[in-house]
Amino acid sequence: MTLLTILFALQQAGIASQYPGDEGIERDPRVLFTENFETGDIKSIGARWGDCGKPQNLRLVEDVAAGSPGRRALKVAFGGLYTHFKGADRVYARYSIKFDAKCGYTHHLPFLLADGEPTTWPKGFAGKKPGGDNFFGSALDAWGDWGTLAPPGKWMLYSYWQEMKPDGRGDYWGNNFKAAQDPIERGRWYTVEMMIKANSTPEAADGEQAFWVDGKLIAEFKGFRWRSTDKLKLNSFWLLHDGHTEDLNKDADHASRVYEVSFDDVVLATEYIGPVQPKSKGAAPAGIAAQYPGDEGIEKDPRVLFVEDFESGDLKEIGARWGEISHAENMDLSADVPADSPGVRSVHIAKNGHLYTHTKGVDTMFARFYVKFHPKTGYIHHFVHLNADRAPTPWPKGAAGLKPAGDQAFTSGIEPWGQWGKAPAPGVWHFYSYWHEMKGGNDGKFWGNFFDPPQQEAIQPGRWYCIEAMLKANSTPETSDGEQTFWVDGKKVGEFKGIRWRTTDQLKVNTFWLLYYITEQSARHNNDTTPDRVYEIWFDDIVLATEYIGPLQGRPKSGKRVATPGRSALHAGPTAAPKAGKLIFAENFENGAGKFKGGEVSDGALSIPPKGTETWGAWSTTVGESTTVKFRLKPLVDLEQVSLLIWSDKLKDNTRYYVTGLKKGEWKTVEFRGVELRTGWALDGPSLDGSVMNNLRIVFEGPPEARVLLDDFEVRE
Ligand SMILES: [Ca+2]
Ligand SMILES: [Ca+2]
Ligand SMILES: [Ca+2]
Repeated sequence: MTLLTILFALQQAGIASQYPGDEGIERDPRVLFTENFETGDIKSIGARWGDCGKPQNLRLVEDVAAGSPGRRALKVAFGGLYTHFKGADRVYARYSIKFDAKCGYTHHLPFLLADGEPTTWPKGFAGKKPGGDNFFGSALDAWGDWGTLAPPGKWMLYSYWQEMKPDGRGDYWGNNFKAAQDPIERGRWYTVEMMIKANSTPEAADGEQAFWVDGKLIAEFKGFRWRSTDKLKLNSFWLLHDGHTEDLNKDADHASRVYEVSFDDVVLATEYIGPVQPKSKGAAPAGIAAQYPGDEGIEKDPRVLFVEDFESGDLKEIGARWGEISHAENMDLSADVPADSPGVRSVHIAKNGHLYTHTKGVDTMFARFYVKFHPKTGYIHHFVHLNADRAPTPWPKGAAGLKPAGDQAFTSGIEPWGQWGKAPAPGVWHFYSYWHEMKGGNDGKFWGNFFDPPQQEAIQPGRWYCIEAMLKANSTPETSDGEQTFWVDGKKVGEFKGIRWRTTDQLKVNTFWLLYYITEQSARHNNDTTPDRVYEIWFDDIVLATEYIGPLQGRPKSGKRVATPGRSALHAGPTAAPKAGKLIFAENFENGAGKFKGGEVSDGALSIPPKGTETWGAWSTTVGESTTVKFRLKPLVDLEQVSLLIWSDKLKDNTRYYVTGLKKGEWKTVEFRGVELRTGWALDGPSLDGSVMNNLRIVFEGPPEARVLLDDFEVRE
């Protein structure tokens, strides 16, 4: 018995145990195929498998299993990927899988197949018995057992082969191989593995199949005569999620289900693989910086989003590559750098100033920066922020005192605060956060909510610190599993979990705000009457990434740092804000008012009175990422704002957009995204996102004779 157990344990170690983080596993001679979804887009991933069928049903998501070495997985709404590999008599297929938290009963899941004539898409054997020389295989399905199990049910193998049994009507539907096990939980990652072993000779009924869940063998089934010729080999894998079985499982809640399944870390091999093994067992996360001594080359790491070391360019160039610089007159480049820094310059800010940039949108962002406060610093009002902004602009949008909508924004500042004067200046670190479930103040307004760790040392002015902040969005709109964490000099100090930051996964963390903001309030709130405060600060060695970065480690191999500075995603690169779609309506008023009612045409523009102009049914589109409205306005009088109203049948309300910053007699080009339109006077209601947009009204306040000119109006879908 003991001997058997030991043998079993050895066998169960698997190929993956030799390749922590699956690194290099694809080069193992026993491995037939691997896919981790870390590179390429859906189209190119489809091409390397063979074909992706309906790409609109597949998407890459930044949600992976805890032990997964990457950051992307494939989410399938319906369909999958099919591939062929070198034929073998025994094949193991391992992958990770996660059902949406609201998933119902699914239909078929991945198939491991022997296909006599491999084709781009699987041939249909549904309802038919295959011959022994052309086809056999099994799916590892989730099955609700006629609705007796909560969705999606339990794992079972569903098999087709030459000796399968017919149903009562004489049709051949896959035969079920069930086993005792815990029911499948939704909203969490599993690693599953299935194995099929062909019979050794055409006559021998010694074929097998088995499956494992999270490295535990659940069931083995033996005695199969899968094939009648040993020319027929296991050679195909179909990563599949092809619909739902609410009819078979009598699911009354079908209408509210989300039939989405994610997959990752696929490995096919001729021996047992086992789950992905952690790269550094038990050790604290070393961080990305550990792999790049002196941060040299760190900007090339695919997990890194943005890098700034202030080593190149003047302040103007630095501002340009970030996107925005404010109060550059308060800044200079200083020779004061952190002890471990490979460079010779930091940025020094006196009084107030900021740098503001965007990265591509991610679900988790880590921001590491070095900071030093002046030895005589006072208290700070606001500090460095990580933001998720659905409609990013090159400059920070003012939102103080307002609660953002759950699909609009969430933000968190990693800030020093004085605990109302209890902590010496500049105070202790904490998070200051805005999100849709934040608590309101006594004044009826919404001021950032505090996240304070239980106890910590006060920040010492006059010395460099390495600060890292992490903002992690909730995994599904319903789940309160968002987090935020910060580290001081590589030591975790504050960790906060259970936050529902957002109501849609379209809202991503995409903004970094290096902010140094001092007001008289900061001193007043902390009863600070110290006379000779010096409000100055230094920042350096900033890295933004999707994984933990950690402090600078070691010296650059080349002796000096060679970094390519980052560039704002709003301005450059493939990760810029979504591009406006196809033109679906345009009016330049050269031949009259067209579809606009209200106002009169004058000199090729529409002259609008305060009561406004409107257009109905001139176009119709469902608002999505790329929907954009663009036009030019010129007020002929002084006015504060022009209001745009777009009625939504779906929301049964007007959505709004306000144009401000207009100057009398000057044209202003206005461009905004459909998702920015919101109900509510304060624009705090639902977005027009997903609603039909087929109308527009433009109004403003003023005496009856006041006029605003409108021209070059266009809508893109
Ligand atoms: Ca992956
Ligand atoms: Ca530097
Ligand atoms: Ca015109």
